Amino acid sequence: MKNFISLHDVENVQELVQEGLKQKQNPFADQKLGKNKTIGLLFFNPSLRTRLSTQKAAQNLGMNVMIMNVGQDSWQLEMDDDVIMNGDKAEHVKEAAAVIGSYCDIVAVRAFAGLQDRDADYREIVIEKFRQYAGVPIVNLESATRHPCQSLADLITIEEFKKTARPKIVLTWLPHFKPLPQAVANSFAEWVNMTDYEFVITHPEGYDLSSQFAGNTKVIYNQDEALKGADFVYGKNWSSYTQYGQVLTQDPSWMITKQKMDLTNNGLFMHCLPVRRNLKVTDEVLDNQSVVVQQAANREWSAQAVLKAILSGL
Ligand code: AN0
Ligand code: CP
Repeated sequence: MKNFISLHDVENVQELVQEGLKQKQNPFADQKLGKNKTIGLLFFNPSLRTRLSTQKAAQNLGMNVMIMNVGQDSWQLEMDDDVIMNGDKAEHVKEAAAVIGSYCDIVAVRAFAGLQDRDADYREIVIEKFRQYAGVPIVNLESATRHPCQSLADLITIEEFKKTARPKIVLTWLPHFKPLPQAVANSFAEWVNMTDYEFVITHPEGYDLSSQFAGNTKVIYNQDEALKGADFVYGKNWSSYTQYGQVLTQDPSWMITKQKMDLTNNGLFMHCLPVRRNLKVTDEVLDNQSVVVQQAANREWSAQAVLKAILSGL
């Protein structure tokens, strides 16, 4: 694999899921693969899971790891071309990406959506600039529109916990007071649409995801109706795509409760984390009917499968 920026970089999703499960069984089997190879992890935004799981995965493969919080530990980077750099950004991404690439065999980048300018976010400016100028493979650690490392871990988790060959999966919008990116929901929809699982999306009016990601997925605007018979309830808040970056409602009736879970087929609650308890989902559901910790643990194996595939092609 050359890059891991989106699902489109993956030749065979099922094989990558199986590779993740294989790495989980035997984490140090490929320690020689990454020997004397270096990965740079660049964070434009905070992270707990992505940062630690990717570092751990790289180390399991024998790699050296360098981590930088861009703009905090380093100079702030200018992304636009043809600008007079007389503001607060001291360095252009052209030089920065090329220099970082010269120290690394793989560069991994987290850069969230700004949620101000839909066109700019959906053009994926930051990750595309790194692809253009770093000169080495790029891994997406959540970009403006996608979070593929998360989605791979999600599919690994579903593979582990599913009780039937074709489980019903419901992606449900959850309430929140702050605008959040669509990336996790976009990617989840994109990846689940690669499987033959039954898949339904539910959200209030005005929260339709970009058709680029939702495709022809059935959307049901009544959450209770959508949840009926679900094997997995994948919760996430996202801000509006159509009224870009806006919070259109905070309707608390969309929070996942025990009563909501009772509508499912003894379903399991999933969330990428971090999650705000009793705002998006109740304590009761998180503590008794969820696999969120197992899901987060699988981020290590998701990252390891991805890094192995890239290292194998170097
Ligand atoms: C981020 C998001 O919604 O994209 C990261 C999730 C992995 N979440 C928050 O900012 C709370
Ligand atoms: N799920 C996830 O990406 O978590 P972090 O933002 O903590 O990395």
